[in-house]
Amino acid sequence: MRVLLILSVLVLLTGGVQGDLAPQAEEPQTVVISVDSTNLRFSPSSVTITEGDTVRFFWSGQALPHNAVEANGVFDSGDPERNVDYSHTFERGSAGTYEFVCEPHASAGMVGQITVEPGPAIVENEPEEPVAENTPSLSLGATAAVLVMAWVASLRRHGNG
Ligand SMILES: [Cu+2]
Repeated sequence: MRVLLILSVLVLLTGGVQGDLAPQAEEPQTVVISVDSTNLRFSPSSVTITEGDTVRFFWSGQALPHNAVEANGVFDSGDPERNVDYSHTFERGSAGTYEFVCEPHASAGMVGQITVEPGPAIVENEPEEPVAENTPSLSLGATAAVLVMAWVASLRRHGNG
């Protein structure tokens, strides 16, 4: 029983420590914007992404032809089509807000907005910190946890007679 407790404490400890140390590798994401069942709305019509991410306008077999055109021409899926598969990647430095419309249905409210948030800062010429450097603090924490658990266990044993 005690061993189980110690083990679970260790798992929690190491898991928590690793979670803090591991840099959150931000993999570029692709967000799909389609057309909803009313045929006159993007779905979702508003998305928030990060620099480096891609927005993919994707629909097929639509009752009406649609396109997606950014107000300042940042992207343009071309002529309205019932089948569209058009992607635009928001590169680093593209943070901002982008309004887009479906040209034939803009007046019907078929509009959307993409918010691009700045990506994590790029640190250049900074040598990567070796993971091994963090090991002592990890084992120190684990050792402390084991000692505390053993101490608590011994206290309980004495208390119970
Ligand atoms: Cu449309």
